[in-house]
Amino acid sequence: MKKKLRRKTTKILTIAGADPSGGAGVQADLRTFHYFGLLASSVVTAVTAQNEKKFISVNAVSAKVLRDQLHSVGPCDFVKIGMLGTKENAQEVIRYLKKTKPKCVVLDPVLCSTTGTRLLEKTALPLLIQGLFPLCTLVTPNLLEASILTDLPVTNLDQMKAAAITLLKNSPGLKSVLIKGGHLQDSATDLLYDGKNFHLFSGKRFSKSFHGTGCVLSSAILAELSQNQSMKESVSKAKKYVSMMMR
Ligand code: PXL
Repeated sequence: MKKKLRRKTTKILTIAGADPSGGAGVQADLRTFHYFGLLASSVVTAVTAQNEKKFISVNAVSAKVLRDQLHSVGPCDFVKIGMLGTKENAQEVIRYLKKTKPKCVVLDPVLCSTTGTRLLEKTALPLLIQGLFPLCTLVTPNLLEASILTDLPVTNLDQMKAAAITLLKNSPGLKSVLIKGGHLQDSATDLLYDGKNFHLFSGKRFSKSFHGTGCVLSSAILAELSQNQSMKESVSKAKKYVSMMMR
């Protein structure tokens, strides 16, 4: 039987780059929300041209184009943020969040593609940390992103804990962080920190790395949060979903 999609009760939005191959970005986010029975709005920050083998180009939209899209969507309860592209776009999203005050914001701090192409201007980092993170419920960096964002080495569990503490300290208002350990040497443990407690999620290491895994994970977490699950439960269920998708 076809699943009925829920729309009216809660408004969900993804703000992210477009990936024509469908593996990452807006396309992956919408597919994930659909799996969870949720309809969502989508606002595009940049247009990439890529496939599983090659990253061809990336072009951020102008701040005006982003602003018009955000204006057309209006306030939403649950917002997922992925690739932003430019400092101006990050600023535009900050304005939108301050004006519309969503209940919950999950941000995947996309800095580079799996192939190494830069997806956020370097000059946008201070604004991201000081302006955008403080408006978020959860930020989900991988090890490399956590290291760039904190200026600390992040290669083992103790360093992940130190980076998580630093991330919350540098962005007052940010509620929690999930550092994804997918590239740790001998495990794929993720670490959740809410300013009080650490929680570990162990996972299997996958031999092949798929682009867009971070987009799917953060969207699945937001989907679970929108259904009144706790943060811990949402991360746990979202991780199970990602594992199932990668098998
Ligand atoms: O997985 C990071 C990512 C996020 N968003 C877009 C991307 C990528 C990686 O390529 O293209 C649009």
